[in-house]
Amino acid sequence: MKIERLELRLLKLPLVHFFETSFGRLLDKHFTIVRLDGGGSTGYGECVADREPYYSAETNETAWHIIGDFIAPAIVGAEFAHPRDIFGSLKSIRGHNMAKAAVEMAAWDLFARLRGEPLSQVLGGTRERIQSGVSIGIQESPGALLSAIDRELAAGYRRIKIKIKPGWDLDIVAMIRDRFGPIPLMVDANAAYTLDDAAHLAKLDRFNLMMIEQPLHDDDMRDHASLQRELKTPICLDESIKSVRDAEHAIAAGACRIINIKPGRVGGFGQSILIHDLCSRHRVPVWHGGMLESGIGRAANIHLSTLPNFSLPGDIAASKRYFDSDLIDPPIEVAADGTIGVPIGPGLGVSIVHERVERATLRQAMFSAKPVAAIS
Ligand code: OSB
Ligand code: MG
Repeated sequence: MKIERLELRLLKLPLVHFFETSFGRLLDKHFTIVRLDGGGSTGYGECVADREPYYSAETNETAWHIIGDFIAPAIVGAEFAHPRDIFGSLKSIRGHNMAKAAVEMAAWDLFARLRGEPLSQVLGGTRERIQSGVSIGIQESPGALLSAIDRELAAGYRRIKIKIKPGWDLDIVAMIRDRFGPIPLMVDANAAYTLDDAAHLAKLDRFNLMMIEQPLHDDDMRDHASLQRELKTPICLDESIKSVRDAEHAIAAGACRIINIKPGRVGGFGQSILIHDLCSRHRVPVWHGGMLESGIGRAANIHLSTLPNFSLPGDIAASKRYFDSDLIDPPIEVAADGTIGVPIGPGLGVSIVHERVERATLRQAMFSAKPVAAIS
């Protein structure tokens, strides 16, 4: 597979509802998409970096810089036997996993399209449908959260995740258990606590949560291990797992019992598959995280979730929870049983609506074997 051309677009799409976590409130989704052309076909990738460096150190601007100034020169004009070779070919670029993953994803889509196979098949997936869960942000009031949960349960979602932070945790979980009983429920702290909160967090044990996601800072591996020893509730790591090695260390240290995989965070599908397989060998279940992706990234997440150890429902929900008009048509939909059908066409298997991409574009740049100036 020869990469002949790379196109970058920075997009802005309004969210239908604000999304609030322990680090702030998001009203619009700003993100970058990558298009690769080669061999008469096209592949698309979506970068999960945000406008601000809150969830991760990367932002849209760092991704634009790293892709434009370092990744494009390294891969445009190059030939790859397989998309899994891309991550390794970029090893001289330290970090910037989200930038690398966006380009690698486009290469997987291109590779699968050139073979005429769905991405799930090329990735080694085995399922035709995946289990869908929802992530519900911090709301204006406890009542608003209860209504949101009510709505998502009625829509059929297989598990509810709520965001927590100090001051929006124990009482909120107690209220949910009180109202809804033993629903599949978990919480995500996005690193809002420290080990000093261990006794407080241990009070969550009585609520029988499926897991608590990322309670402590992303570089507090040892503290997560200490916390896990004090908690009955399984810890799931998100922000802390940025590489296969992080996953090895986390498992060896007992820092978690479950891992959330987001390809953007770990450098792409190749690395995600290695983490998936490692966890499988250690009997650590994984599930697919979400980053409020448009239909492009969402479709890719669905394909990856068809691998066998994605045994828990992921943060991959219907497009309409996020966007009034997604970049793909038809949008991603969730069936009444809380599952999503895996697209069966070649590559991502979804149709991108180019006028919508055009309308959402804030900036565009192109890189071919001979450099072309940026267009704004
Ligand atoms: O921590 O999983 C997270 C969204 C943005 C950044 C981080 C996270 C999230 C979510 C949303 O929880 C998941 C989704 O619905 O896409
Ligand atoms: Mg998380």
